[in-house]
Amino acid sequence: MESWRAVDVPSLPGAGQPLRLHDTATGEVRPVAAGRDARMYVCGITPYDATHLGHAATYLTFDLVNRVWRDAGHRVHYVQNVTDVDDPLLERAVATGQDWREIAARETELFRADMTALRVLPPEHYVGAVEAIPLVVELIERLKAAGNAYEVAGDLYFPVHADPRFGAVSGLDRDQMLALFAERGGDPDRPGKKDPLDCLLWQTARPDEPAWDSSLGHGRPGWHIECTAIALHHLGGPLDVQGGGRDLVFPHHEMGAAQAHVVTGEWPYARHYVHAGLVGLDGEKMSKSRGNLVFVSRLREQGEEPGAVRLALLAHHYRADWEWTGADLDTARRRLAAWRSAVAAPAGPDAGPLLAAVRERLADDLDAPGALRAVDRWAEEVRLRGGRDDRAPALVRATVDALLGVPL
Ligand code: 5CA
Ligand code: ZN
Repeated sequence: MESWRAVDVPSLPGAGQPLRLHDTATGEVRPVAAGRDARMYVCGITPYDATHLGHAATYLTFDLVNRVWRDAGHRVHYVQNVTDVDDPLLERAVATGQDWREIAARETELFRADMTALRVLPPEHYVGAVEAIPLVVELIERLKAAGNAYEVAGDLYFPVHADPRFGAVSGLDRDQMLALFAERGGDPDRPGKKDPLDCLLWQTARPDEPAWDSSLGHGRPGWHIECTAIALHHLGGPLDVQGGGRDLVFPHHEMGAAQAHVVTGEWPYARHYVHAGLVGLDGEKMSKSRGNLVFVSRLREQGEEPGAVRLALLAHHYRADWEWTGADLDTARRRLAAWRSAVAAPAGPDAGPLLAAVRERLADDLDAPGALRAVDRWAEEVRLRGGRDDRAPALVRATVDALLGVPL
């Protein structure tokens, strides 16, 4: 499907440092993307409601990866999906009496508008689950042919123990896996499964639900295989980064890794599993099902500047879980004003060290809060002492635009 419009990214003098990122599977922070081409797959939205600040924080995390990679000279290959057919979307359609396709199209369009406003660089391929059905069917056929799919009352399941490394991404024990599987869309109690953790690959048509004809029969794909098929087709393995929010570690990314390992024989499926912390409000994870949401689009309607929203989110380290409060935006507005007033000065202190500091902070597991503080110090220096370098304001503008995505 259509991606969204790219914004210009100013080029900066010299080149950025190699990025080091935390990998959930190993627990280490280590260099990512050794080659010139860098491949990243990030799990996209399920479009049944508008983009909230938790989603935005996750996509900004991977936008920083994209920007830091580009600055370091990589060719970035970035793919994102849209889960435009799945249980939560169909349930919302029934609950509201709307057509699921209309909800999906409307919310996906709103997401594009939010991402554009936030200056998130678009993926090279933005792929819907529905349009990817042929890819999914092909991958399931490969699993089936190798004896790695079995039937339960017309539905097809992936046997997790086909992968001897199952569990290596999340490192969870079986009880933890069972609890999360039940909580996050799995069906551990379904009779007839070989292992309660086995996940659905293909669901045969149910009355009043959408279904597609395929060599597997009339039905629709399961969730995990959707991302595996899209990533393998558009990027091939191994991925440099498989990304998403922390709620996707298990089962989603564990299942994806297992399916890909079994089908390709290659390990690891992703060299880094990168997970953003969860943003909450009032002590609970911000989620569509809980309804405690602050929408990016609502803030935009209220006249909030997207650059301030961006700075409010980047002020928290991506790996932290944190709670949104109105104070985040107040701080961000003040910061934006202080930076703008500093770059409006005719000259400032040499900005070369600032560019180096921002690059250094971001390369160190995306320490955006540290990068923001470095810009704060430069702006404070201008305010207190001024400076003589008349090229400095333009370089700071370019640095903040290219690396942090905020126009000053
Ligand atoms: N379509 C699937 C992924 S294939 C999905 O999880 N969709 S979603 O709409 O529920 O979430 C979209 C992205 O936002 C995912 O990467 C998810 O991990 C992330 N996310 C969801 N809630 C939060 C939150 N409260 N804080 C941070 N990230 C979140
Ligand atoms: Zn996914």
